[in-house]
Amino acid sequence: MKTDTPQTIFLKDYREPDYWVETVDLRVELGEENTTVESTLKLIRREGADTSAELVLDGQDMELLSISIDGEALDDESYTVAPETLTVRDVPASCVLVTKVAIKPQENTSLEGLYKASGIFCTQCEAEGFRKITYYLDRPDVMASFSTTIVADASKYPVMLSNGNPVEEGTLEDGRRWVKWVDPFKKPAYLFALVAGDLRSIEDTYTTTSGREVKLEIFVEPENITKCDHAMESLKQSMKWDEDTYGLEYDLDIYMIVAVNDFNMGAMENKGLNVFNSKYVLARQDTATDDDYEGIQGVIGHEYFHNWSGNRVTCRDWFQLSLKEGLTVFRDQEFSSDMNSRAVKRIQDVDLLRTYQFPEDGGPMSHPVRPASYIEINNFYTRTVYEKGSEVVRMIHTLVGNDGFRKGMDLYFERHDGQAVTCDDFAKAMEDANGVDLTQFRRWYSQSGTPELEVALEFDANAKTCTLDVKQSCPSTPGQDTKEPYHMPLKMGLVAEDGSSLQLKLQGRDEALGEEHVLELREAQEKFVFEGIESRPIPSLLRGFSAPVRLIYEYTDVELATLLAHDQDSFTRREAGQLLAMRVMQELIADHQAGRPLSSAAGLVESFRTLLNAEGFDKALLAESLRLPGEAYVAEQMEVVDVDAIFAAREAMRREIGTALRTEFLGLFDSLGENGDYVFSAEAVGRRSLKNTALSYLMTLDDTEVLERCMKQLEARHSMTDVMAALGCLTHIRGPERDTAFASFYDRWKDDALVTDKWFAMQAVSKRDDTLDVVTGLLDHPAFDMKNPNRCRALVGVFCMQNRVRFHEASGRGYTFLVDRILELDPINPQVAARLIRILAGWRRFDDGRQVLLKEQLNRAVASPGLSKDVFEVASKSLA
Ligand code: B3K
Ligand code: ZN
Repeated sequence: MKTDTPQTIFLKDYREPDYWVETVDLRVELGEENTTVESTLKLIRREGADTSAELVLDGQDMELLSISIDGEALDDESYTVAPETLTVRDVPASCVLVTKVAIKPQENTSLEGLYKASGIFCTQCEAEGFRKITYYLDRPDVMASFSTTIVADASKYPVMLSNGNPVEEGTLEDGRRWVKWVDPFKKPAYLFALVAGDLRSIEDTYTTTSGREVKLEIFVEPENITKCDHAMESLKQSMKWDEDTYGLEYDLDIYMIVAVNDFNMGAMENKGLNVFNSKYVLARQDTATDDDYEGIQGVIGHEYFHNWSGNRVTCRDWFQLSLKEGLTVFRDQEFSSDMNSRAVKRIQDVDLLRTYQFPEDGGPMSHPVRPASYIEINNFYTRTVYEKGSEVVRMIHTLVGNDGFRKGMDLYFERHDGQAVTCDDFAKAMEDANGVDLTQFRRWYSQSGTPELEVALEFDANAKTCTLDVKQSCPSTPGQDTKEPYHMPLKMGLVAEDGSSLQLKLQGRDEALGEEHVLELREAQEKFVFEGIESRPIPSLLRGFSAPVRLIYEYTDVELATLLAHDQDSFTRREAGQLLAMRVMQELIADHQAGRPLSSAAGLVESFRTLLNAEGFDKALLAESLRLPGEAYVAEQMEVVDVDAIFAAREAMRREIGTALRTEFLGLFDSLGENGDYVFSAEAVGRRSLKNTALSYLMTLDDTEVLERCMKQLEARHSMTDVMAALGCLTHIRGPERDTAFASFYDRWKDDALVTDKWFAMQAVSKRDDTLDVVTGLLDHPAFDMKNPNRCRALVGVFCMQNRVRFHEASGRGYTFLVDRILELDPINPQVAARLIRILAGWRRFDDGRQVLLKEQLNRAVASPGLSKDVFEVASKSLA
């Protein structure tokens, strides 16, 4: 997809199409050389559209073989084929248009449209892939009924799938087989799917609350058939959860999931036929970690929940993407919280938001949850649209309460089932169901940037009052200089010096509020006065991270220690520890920058010791509380990012904590060992997480006793979680243990693509100073393949994104390495290439020397001839 003059598309230009499509009948004949697609469209001119309106269909990378309207072949004057469109003139108000095109899926490396990879034909149509399959009105507000006939050589492609139900099948005279699928639900083209290949499946059934039996099928390549059980279990959990939580049932007789190795993202919610990256399906205790198990459960849930939030009710245009994505992320987060530890899930989600979305929102690619313009829509499947979008939905949930939210969801589905709608329609349903006004709240959809909340507390001993003075502001972002105040929920409590929670009573309000309250902020500055307070309290603010903002409050160390030990809310409790750790880290960073010996982290060590000795602390939560803020998160909070100082400070802290708490960590490690089969449960995951946190602190010590334990865990191979934890420690050291461990790991797993990805990634994260050379060498490894997105991300993506200290090497070699890879990849797969170039978007945050080098590489990318519009948009906006 090359372009010389990339065009910007604006939300304000939205208008309905001139024609609607009622039905689509496709006949897809899959071939080794050529694949043909015959499409029969029943078209209706939109009421009110100009009678002379041309029909402009989207289509690219295809050869038009024939075209007719109502059975009459069109003459050359009646239509025009351009690189990205087919324009037809004199189209009757109602007619049947038949086109036949030839395409070459085997040459399609972009993995968008219909492509063939690892011998499997498969599709990816969101956002605009359908136009690579046939000429069509490829936009989400055009919803039609689809039927699809697939014709192929059954010996190579015994399984042929599409959306809906299989209704007929047969054999042609030439021996090829055909299968016809009919999807009874109207849908936009982006939800179309087709898969054909030599696949095996596991089957199960689910009976919905209203008693309908649904057949569930997961298709994988033959060698993976033993790794589907967790995905199937997760699917059934999702179906049950959506019924219990929202009263939403599945609507077709069959739900299929296909796992493929070559896929641009996580998964795709095509109606009745989800296509998944195999990473989010395949799991067995010896091949997948606890994180993988959680990821699978979450993504299976996410795609399943889209059946209602996305498919039954879809987006009017791509600016409304968060309508389905923000809402569905919120739903999958809640599902995972109900299945596992709610507290840990929230902590991890917030970490993710602050580490990746905050920098996006503060950088050159900053955009609102509902963007106002784009060049390439694939670049807008972002942390902002997804994760901040979910926070926006979560705030509505907090404002209207659980029951109110359910009422709003009911009304939303009742009103809009079968429609393509906007974020505004969602907000309206929430308003109408609850009798609330979300006018001001809607700014969360239109304003970009991360708001700041500055809170101060005044205590008046005579009046026994405590006043919270809350100021909100939002920095300017590209295209948005000034911002209006947001309506947001600030969930809070007041904690006494001894750690007990105070009863809240707001001045001017009669009722007692209990120990926790949601303050609704609306103004740039406002004050809240609490009465009946005997002594200066500690405010526990932004409980559960009730709004996606940066909170500023000047806590003393003692106050933080009290919150860390006693706060009722698990999020703010752990946050207090993070703030303490951050303070220490900032001190050490300053030491490093001044060339002084690094200060001690003794105070933090003592807080951690208290946590470790506290009775009855949830293990998973304890592990989260013992984790130091990540390098990227620390960087995010620095004026000028100093990668080396952050690394030095953080490593020194880890060593000091490991040394001082050696006895405690050894005790933990030894007591939490595995003594039974692998189980994926909140309890077991928490136990392993704590044990491996202990191991990673211990491995900062050069200690043979510890190394022995690490090797023993590696060799015991109880689960991939434990193996990866051990390998994750070994990767940073030098010595025969490490080399043998990596060699034998590869040997054992070289035929398993997902585990081999782990092998690449584990080497890419090594803090050793030779890692960039190792990674460069691995590009020539026979198992490395730039065309496979998972492999490319495992080596290149992981190194450049997660190994900050080595990627940002002062020489700039890392930056050249990245742009070399991007330019290699761009002609193959622009979507994945554009993801990689985002890594450079934050270049202005670094020191002058690095800024020059980063900018040089961005310029090199932009100047590169034939650049895709995907990479062009990110690179040019980053430089703007
Ligand atoms: N809707 C898809 C994402 C499609 C990305 C297109 N570039 C997966 C999801 O969010 O569920
Ligand atoms: Zn989604």
